[in-house]
Amino acid sequence: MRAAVAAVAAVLATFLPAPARADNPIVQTVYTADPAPLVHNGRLYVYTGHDEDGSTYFTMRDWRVYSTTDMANWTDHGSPMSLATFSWASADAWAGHVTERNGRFYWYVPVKNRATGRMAIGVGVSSSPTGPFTDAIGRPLVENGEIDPNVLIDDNGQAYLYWGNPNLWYVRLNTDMISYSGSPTQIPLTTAGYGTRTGNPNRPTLYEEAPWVFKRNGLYYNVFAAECCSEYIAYSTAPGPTGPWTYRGTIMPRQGGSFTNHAGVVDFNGGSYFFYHNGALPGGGGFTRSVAVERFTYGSDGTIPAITMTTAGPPQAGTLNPYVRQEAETTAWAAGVETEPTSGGGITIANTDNGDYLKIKGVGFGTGATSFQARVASGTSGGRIEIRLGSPTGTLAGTCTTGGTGGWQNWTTITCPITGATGTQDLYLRFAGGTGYLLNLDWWQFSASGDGNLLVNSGAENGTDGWQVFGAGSLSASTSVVRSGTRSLAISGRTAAWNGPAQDLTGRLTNGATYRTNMWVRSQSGTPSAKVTLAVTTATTTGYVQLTPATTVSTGGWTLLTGSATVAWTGALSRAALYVETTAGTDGLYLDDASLQ
Ligand code: FUB
Repeated sequence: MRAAVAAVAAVLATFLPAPARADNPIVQTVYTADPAPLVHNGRLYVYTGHDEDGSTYFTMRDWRVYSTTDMANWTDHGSPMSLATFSWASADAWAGHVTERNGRFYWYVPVKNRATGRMAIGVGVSSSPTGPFTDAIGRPLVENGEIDPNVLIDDNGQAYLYWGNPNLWYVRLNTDMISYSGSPTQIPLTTAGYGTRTGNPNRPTLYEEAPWVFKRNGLYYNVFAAECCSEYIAYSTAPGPTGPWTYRGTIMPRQGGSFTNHAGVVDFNGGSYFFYHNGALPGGGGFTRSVAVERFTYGSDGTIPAITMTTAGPPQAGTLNPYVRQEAETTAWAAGVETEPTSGGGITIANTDNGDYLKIKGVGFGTGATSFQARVASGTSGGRIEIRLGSPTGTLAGTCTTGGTGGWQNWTTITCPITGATGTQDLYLRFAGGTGYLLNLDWWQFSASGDGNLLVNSGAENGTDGWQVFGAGSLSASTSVVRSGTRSLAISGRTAAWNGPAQDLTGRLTNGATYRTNMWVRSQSGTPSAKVTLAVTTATTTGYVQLTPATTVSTGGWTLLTGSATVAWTGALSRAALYVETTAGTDGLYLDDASLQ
């Protein structure tokens, strides 16, 4: 598909003024389908299927994960689960659903069972929302030839697995999420519950496939694909998880060039979002689909309004901070390029040709950037990154150049001066050079004379200056384990999970402001789950703000703890202490390149 998008981009660049690219579909580097959103620790993840380029059937071999915090810029997490995960599966990595329970993520998927030739439901499991996922049970969880699993965990803890085409089934999952009690049971497809279809005696109701069952304000919803083909999205509601269901009407009409549609609905940061797929990318269609999203508002009685597909997508929530390291695979639009894994386990922008570009939406430059840094590699003779504002041919704020680095995974950091990048702007990183692939881009970061970082000695280049210990432990500067520069901060002798390196931020914070935290952490012994916390003490109370979600760190490499949180207090602030802790254990830690902005 890359070639098709690149060709369209090249034609547009030649004949038209640079367009302000729309942001739907949300992924442009591959075809994606069957979105399943999940909110976890302040991020919205969307799990998708992957239509192979040029497919003439549902040729799908792996699943993909993307995430966002602002609904505009999406981070590509690659493919943490594929048919190969399930040794018993032969084909058809179709529409799945991920749910979290007790710190584990369960990915229910329909795949073809090699032994029976029938569709069955498998379960992948991981301790991270971005995987990698492994086969949880080594065999199908349930098999009756039907597809499209979806899980609801009710308020009383009872989990239900729903699935089905042409029927609609449910079974009660046990709390281990990988076994069930009782037998699969059919939900009666009555016309009262699922509407009336005409002209198909085998399917008297509108229900086709893709159930998305959730509970909101005490009401149970089933949002489903209706009346193939072409499908549209409709919904029913019920007072309980197994019914009785009442048909409530169409949400998204037939539209968008794909004869299937498949919805996922989620609330995130005060907004309600409706995910779906269509055939909107170049080369797109019924077997080359793309995931998109719209924002909507429920009626006061819980009704879901009619939603139409747009190319603009939802409004951006907040701005993107250019003064912390940003992964290059976080984009609102990626034209002509692909993403691929790096040797270090991350994801890089790859296959960049002259004229390809990345759009990063709503970048908050503030009073102005002075320089740009990027981590690049090139197995050819390199190329240029043009830093442009407003459009792919907009104001040129700077140009960074690299030569060949001796390989596509041989990384080097390049820097160049920046002028004119102020306020909030859409940033375009445009690749320029000769013919053939130019360079791989792993990450980028701007600097400003005052970049707003509230932490002092954030890279420990001045030893332990500015850092204290929260609880017990001893601090030192390490010169043997560093992420950048010549030093990192080391802590040893922690005696409780909440002990860690700290900074006193009293007097540095604004009440009610939202801060982004970035901190690179590495373990000295085990694989603890680390997080950054802010203890906010007033005359009457101490409250704790989770600045980053807990993330597993290891001895083998650096892990970025990153998150965004609003900090507020009532009355006079007597102390605000930021500290790194672990959810359990007392392993020593290293810390480098920290920022709070
Ligand atoms: O992606 C393969 C199939 O197409 C899904 O399982 C269905 O829901 C439909 O979207």
